[in-house]
Amino acid sequence: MAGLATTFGSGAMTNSINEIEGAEVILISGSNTTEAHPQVARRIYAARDRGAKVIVIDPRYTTIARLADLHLDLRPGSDIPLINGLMKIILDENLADDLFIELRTENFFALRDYLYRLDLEEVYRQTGLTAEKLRQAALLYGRAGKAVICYCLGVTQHVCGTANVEALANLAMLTGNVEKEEAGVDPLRGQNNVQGACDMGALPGMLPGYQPVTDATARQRFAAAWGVEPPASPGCTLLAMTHGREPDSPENGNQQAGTVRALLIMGENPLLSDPDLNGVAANFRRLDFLAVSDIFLTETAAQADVVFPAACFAEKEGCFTNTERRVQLINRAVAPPGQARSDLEIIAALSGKMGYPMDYQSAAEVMEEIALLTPIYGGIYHDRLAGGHGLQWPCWDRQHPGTPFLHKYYFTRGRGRFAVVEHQPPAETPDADYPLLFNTGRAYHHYHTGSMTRRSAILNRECRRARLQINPQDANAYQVTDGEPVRLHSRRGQVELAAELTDTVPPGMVYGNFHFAEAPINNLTTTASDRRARCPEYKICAVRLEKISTPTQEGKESQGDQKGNGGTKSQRGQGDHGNQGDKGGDDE
Ligand SMILES: Nc1nc2c(c(=O)[nH]1)N[C@H]1C(S)=C(S)[C@@H](COP(=O)(O)OP(=O)(O)OC[C@H]3O[C@@H](n4cnc5c(=O)[nH]c(N)nc54)[C@H](O)[C@@H]3O)O[C@H]1N2
Ligand SMILES: Nc1nc2c(c(=O)[nH]1)N[C@H]1C(S)=C(S)[C@@H](COP(=O)(O)OP(=O)(O)OC[C@H]3O[C@@H](n4cnc5c(=O)[nH]c(N)nc54)[C@H](O)[C@@H]3O)O[C@H]1N2
Ligand SMILES: [Mo]
Repeated sequence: MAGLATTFGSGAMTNSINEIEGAEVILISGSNTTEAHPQVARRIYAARDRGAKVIVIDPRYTTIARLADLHLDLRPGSDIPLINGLMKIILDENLADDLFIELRTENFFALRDYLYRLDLEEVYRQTGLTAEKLRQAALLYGRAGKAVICYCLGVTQHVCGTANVEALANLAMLTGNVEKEEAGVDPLRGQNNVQGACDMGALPGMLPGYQPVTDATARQRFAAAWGVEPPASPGCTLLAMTHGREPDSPENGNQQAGTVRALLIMGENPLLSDPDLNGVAANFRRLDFLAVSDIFLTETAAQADVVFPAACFAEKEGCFTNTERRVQLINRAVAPPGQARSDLEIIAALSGKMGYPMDYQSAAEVMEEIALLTPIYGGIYHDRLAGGHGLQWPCWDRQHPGTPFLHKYYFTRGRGRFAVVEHQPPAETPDADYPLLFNTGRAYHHYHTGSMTRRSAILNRECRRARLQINPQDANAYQVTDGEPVRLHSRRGQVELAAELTDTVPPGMVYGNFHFAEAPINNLTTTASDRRARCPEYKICAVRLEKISTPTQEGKESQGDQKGNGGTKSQRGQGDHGNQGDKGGDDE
């Protein structure tokens, strides 16, 4: 979001999902689209059937890379030189959209000067890509009448994540691929409502509708509606909360180490999903108070002083805002079990206990307040959403039909701003002690920490065990066979996984999923993070592989099975997974 906010002014998909189908060229970067966004992948396949060309930038040979006309298997963390290289070639070939640049953008000359000085030989070295491949990609994208860029975590989960996004935005502006339908820059948002959460101000420095907390006028508006003035400075980021400090720059952010004394966690399982889990566990032990609201007793909830059982999506009413900015209404289909309450009821009850009664009669009433205070949601009310199609923001008033694609006549920030972005190497790269690069992400059949999907017998049947993908060449060097358990070490911890030999990962890289509580790979990952967005570099850390030549394989497997079979709540609620036992740190 930070990268698109500085360049375009809005941190959201510029297009609607359907528009992807009409693009002539689709450039996909750092997105395992087929597994993580199958509904978007479906549009890409349809576009391909109509003759669209597909370029995939990913160090792994993913399913979508297999479909692509061109797969740029770059060296991990080298997206900036790659995109800069493409832009240089596009400029050299006179494929830039001069009129668009002149009328709609600013700061172009700074970028042009930088690109003139850029040495393409250096780009080939940094990315590991051939001149031929880069040229093909530049010509394909540069000549397209309508080109769409889709990107995801391979772009953002790096210390240079925000700059990576700015580079992609540059590329789109350079070629005039923003103002029109079926052309744009599309961050594929992950969760069903992560866009909505950001829209509602679940960001350290924002009030709802991306109104900065530092904006006195905006603060006044909220103070008038709420009867209390919101804080005038940003709150802390996720890492500051879960690790108790901003990892690599204590001066950045308000919270110094240890100042977070209490946490209320709603619908997250950071004891599996956050980087460097030993650090998270240590910080949670220091807390005075931890409360967790979840629909299941997760690893994190099991550590809480108080647990609020929450109602799930089918047991409540309210709205989700999906990746294409579409606000959709859900209706309660079944009653919540036991004492479970909706998140709204939990928040309102807590607030009341803390001396600020919230007496909303319904979710619809909350939506009316949102419309009043959030200009981009100004015309969105439950009655307008009842038809089922939803409305895409910005939707300024009751008459406004919503907005399928952004930045038609002007960018949200006025002119689009080119950013000069230079290569920043990853925080931790392989060396003699930790010679392999560890890349992490998702598998089709599971969702994140598995608290939901691993309770499904069918999904578990399809994907039961934590695997470590390793190139056969490396496996051979380590004398590891398919299915054999191995131990991975990083500077922060260790984990055991079963090797899976595959050439979808290049030599020198291993790849794992964070879905498995019995093999918590975030024991290994690093809190090194993007300075602006504070998103951790989940996609790169250095690890060492150790062959385990003991007969523990069977024991491990049956342990996996036990958890794997869907488990009862109490079974899953033990909270005694690997990172707890590992609290003394790596045995190095
Ligand atoms: N089945 C399933 N679907 C999901 C989820 C899930 O847990 N399960 N989670 C949802 C959520 S919240 C999110 S955020 C999305 C995430 O969706 P994705 O980002 O598509 O998911 P990842 O598995 O993290 O895949 C990231 C890809 O980036 C590549 N990559 C790694 N390093 C680099 C690099 O340096 N440069 C480039 N260009 N690429 C790189 C990786 O090899 C990988 O293929 O998925 C959503 N959809
Ligand atoms: N190594 C590595 N780590 C990663 C990533 C990676 O690529 N690699 N990706 C990161 C990303 S992009 C993401 S989004 C995070 C995800 O990390 P988390 O959000 O911590 O993971 P989830 O398992 O989705 O946890 C969501 C929780 O919400 C609960 N829940 C579901 N519905 C409701 C509800 O209506 N109300 C309440 N209160 N709770 C509910 C679920 O039971 C579940 O326990 O992981 C991050 N961690
Ligand atoms: Mo995500």
